[in-house]
Amino acid sequence: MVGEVKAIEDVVIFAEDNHLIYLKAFTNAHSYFRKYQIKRTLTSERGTVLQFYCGRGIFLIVSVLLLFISKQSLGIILHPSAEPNLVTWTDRPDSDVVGRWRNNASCVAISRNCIVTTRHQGGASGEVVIGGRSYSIGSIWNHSSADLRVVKLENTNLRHFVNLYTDTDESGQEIRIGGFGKGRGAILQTGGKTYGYSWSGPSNTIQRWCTNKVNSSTTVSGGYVSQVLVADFDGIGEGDSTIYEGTAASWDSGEGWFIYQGGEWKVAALSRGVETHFVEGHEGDPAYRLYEAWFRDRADPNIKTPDYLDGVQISSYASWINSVIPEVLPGDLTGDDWVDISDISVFAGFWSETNCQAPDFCLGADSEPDGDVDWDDFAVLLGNWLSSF
Ligand SMILES: [Ca+2]
Ligand SMILES: [Ca+2]
Ligand SMILES: [Ca+2]
Repeated sequence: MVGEVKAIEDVVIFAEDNHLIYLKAFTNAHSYFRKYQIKRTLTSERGTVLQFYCGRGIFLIVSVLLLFISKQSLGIILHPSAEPNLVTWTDRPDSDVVGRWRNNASCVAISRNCIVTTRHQGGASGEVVIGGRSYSIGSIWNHSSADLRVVKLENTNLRHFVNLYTDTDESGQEIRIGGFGKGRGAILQTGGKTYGYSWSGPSNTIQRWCTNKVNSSTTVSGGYVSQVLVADFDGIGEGDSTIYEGTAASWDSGEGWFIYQGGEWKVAALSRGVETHFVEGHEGDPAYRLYEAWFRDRADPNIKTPDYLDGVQISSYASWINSVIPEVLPGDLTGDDWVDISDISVFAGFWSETNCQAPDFCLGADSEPDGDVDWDDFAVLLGNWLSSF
């Protein structure tokens, strides 16, 4: 590998396990995998830099950037030729299952009053915005090791949310990725040929979606130890690129990777990190970090070098999530864990409805649930009248 790989950007971390690193290296002719011993790992709140032996005492440095920049956190970068029309493109989850986490990340709704997101962007209080509406952050359950948290929102009764993807057959599956991260900025070229795009955007207020495909799963460390799904940012028509091939950027931390299964979209991962790039000659130096997404080699854009991206694998933590997520009190339609006259008001809005469907069942007004809102449901509400958990 030494002598063939010209620069750090020619290498993609593929897996990291017990001080060994598995790399995918790209040369002019082909890509291949090699195993190396890690020399040392430098971790900061901005990400992880790995130095590893690469034969004959020479080592290279590879870095993965957590989708978080100081007050910000990861966005979606798309090729200009692969921008979906979000009005007409319906083969994806509802827009309202993905929210904004404070001012620096994204999150995914998984029940009528809970979301999941990553931990590295921080924040123990504040606001989450879903469907244009703000909700206060309530109770938080942090996973003991993974970059993952479950958060209950106060006074919340969400109409749109997704179930967890619990099977472990994610590799090879097409995904939809949706979040509130940065978008595509300047087109980066060498010799008139495009190799990537800079990240651009003033705040985490614009929702973006892309497609990609899961390549593998692995364990990553550096601050948190997480099981993750891995994908890459192919050029359109290159590798195994998808129709709206995209990758993550700042403020996309915690956004959803969704797989379609059994007639519904389920959350399979939460964006965590992407490959990092540096100013030429300053590889590994955080002062010279570039906030860019590349799919080709900077020095020679004829060489395909799709960026790495990963997301915390939900199937690995589904049982933990299910163990901490709180139940919703039947009849509580306002999300305040209490059944009173304000719930009657919501209930009345669905009275005689006959088409209540999963996942929300008319915001819980159909509480049995059997699809309608009638006297049976009213009896459930009255059965919990003036009660709380
Ligand atoms: Ca890909
Ligand atoms: Ca209530
Ligand atoms: Ca009913």
